[in-house]
Amino acid sequence: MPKRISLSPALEEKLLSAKKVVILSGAGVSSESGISTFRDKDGLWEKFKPEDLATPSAFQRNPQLVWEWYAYRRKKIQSVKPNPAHVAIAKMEKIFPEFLLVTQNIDNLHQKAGSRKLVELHGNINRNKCFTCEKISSDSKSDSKTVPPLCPCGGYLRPDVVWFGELLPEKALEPAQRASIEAELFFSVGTSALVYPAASLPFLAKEAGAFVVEINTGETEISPAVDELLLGKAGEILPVIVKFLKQNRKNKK
Ligand code: BV8
Ligand code: ZN
Repeated sequence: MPKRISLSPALEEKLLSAKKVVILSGAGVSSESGISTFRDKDGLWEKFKPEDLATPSAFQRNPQLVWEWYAYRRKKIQSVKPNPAHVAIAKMEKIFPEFLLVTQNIDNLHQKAGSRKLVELHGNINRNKCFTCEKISSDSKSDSKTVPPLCPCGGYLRPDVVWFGELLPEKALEPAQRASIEAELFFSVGTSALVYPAASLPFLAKEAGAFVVEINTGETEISPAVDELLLGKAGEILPVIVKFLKQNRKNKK
């Protein structure tokens, strides 16, 4: 029997009054869908070192290995569904007048659950990009004769995700930073808050006056700085928050 989840009076007050809300999500939100996280005990990185795979130099050194690793992850992701955490986040988008989901995840599960007001800080595994001319393509190229598949320009295709040492897309980072500064209520959900610049967003929100809530199964780098730490599974805690909102918030749409 999952333990009873109680929300503090301060958080309940914020949930009822906040107009501008931001949620930063990480791999922990997808873990209940069966997707390994990066740094948990059975995390993806256990088997590989990030430097070995999720960097431009790794791709230049061994494009086949990196492409195969993403093909393996793509296949895994295609076989799983959004979990109650993704569904709850999609519902919260409809409850608050101004809402932005800032995800570090590349698994497309938020979109599958119905989230629309979101930015993808680290790209999306379902999209490909040419390593040479940067042209984006969405077809899986699963029938390609070469591994990785080739762009019409002759360059190798790579997943359209942000690797370590690569800049985040300005069209995602800039709105994420602006919304974090304007937020009255900021949730950090299922992220170890180790990867920058994504991990700077909770601090940006806090310094600008937001009430910052962390939802995680364990403590993280930002736990000492948040206003409320809800320890537990995102798939159990977020539905409790949505239930509270639906029962108590006047202007719910
Ligand atoms: C950049 C896409 C400018 C690819 C990812 C030193 C040298 C070089 C670089 C750096 C350096 N120091 C800092 C940097 C910058 C570097 C960085 O931050 N490194 C870290 C590791 C120190 N950042 C970058 O390189 C970024 N670019 O800064 O450009 C620049 C340029 C050159 C040099 C310097 C700077 C680009 C970062 C983007 C990398 N790409 N992913 C792919 O997916 O293959 S990052 C990867 O980590 C994923 O996107 C993932 O989302 C992200 C963060 O991880 P989390 O999501 O937090 O997942 P994690 O497993 O860590 O945590 C899961 C959490 O969930 C845990 O806390 C767990 O307790 C919790 N949990 C588990 N289950 C549940 C749960 N919580 C709730 N409910 C549950 N059920
Ligand atoms: Zn090309």
